[in-house]
Amino acid sequence: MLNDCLFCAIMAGEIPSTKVYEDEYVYAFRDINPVAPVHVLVVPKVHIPSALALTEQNSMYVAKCFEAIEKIARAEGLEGGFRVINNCGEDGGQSVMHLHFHLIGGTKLGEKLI
Ligand code: DGP
Repeated sequence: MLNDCLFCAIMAGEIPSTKVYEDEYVYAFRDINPVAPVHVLVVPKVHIPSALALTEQNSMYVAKCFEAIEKIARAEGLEGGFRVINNCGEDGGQSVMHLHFHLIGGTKLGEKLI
């Protein structure tokens, strides 16, 4: 846990969240500003600031996030498809500096990314 990190505070229970999934490595909760009927944030339980901070030592958390995404997507009825987004850094639109994946679905998404 890192002081002043919003997602670390959420995982510590200091800030309420609507949990949809948790295991030893991953915590997932509903985004406060959903852009689709399903919008879940999938977050590693260790503080990794962004995709630019991934290393051989911590990259297994990415695999754990995607294992969780597979479970959450099925639980949320997204077998028809969904989108996973990672915003990285200021130019990538990242507002919370704790690595996370947006799982978005529950509606037909357009083919364009932006
Ligand atoms: P990003 O822009 O990729 O860093 O995404 C951060 C997301 O976090 C954004 O979609 C809104 C969400 N968010 C920010 N503050 C909170 C909060 O306090 N609770 C929840 N559930 N989501 C939050």
